[in-house]
Amino acid sequence: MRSPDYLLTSSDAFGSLPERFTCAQRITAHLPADMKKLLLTLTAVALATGITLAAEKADPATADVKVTISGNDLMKYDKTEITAKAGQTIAITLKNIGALPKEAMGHNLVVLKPGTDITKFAIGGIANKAGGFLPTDAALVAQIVANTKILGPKEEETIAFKVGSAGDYPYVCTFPGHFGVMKGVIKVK
Ligand SMILES: [Cu+2]
Repeated sequence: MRSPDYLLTSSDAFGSLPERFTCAQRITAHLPADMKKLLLTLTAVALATGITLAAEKADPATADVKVTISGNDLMKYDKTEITAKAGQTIAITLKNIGALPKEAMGHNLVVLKPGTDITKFAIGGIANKAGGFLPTDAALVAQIVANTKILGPKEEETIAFKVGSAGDYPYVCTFPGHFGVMKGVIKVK
C-alpha cells in the first residue's frame, strides 16, 4: 500500500525550519479549513515561545564524541574547542561548577549552525528570561542545533545531537552579558 504523502518522514520531523514549513504546508493541503487554522496557530505558538526544535537529536549513551564542559563563576567554559567528523553524534554535558546563584551567574550552552552571528543570537535572547534567554525570532531559532537550559550552581545537563556536515559550529552561553567571553567552537571536518 502506498503511504500518504503527508506522512512525516524522519528528515521532515528533524529538518530545518524552512523544511518544516514546507512539510506543514503539505499537510495542510489535505485538511479542512478549521484544522489548517489550528495547525498554523500551533506552528506560530511554537515559534513565538522559542520551543527548541533541535536539528537532529541523538542518544547521549551511544554518542561518537562525549565531552564534559564546565562553566564557572568567572564566566568561563573550561573547553573552547571540540573536534568531530561530519556525520558523528556528539554528547555535551554542561556542568555549572560555580557557587553564585542562578539569577546572577546561570549558564547554558547553545550549539549553533556554522556561520551564525553569536552576538546577534545572544542579544536576541536577552529579554526572554522565561525561555532560557533564547531568541524568539524564527530566523534565530532556526540557527539552534541543540541547547541546555540555564543551569544554576551544581546543576548539569547533557545534550546530544548529530553534526551532519563539516563546518565550525559555534557554542555560546546566552545568559545576559556572557556571550562575549563564554563561547567556543565545534570544528567538524
Ligand atoms: Cu554563562
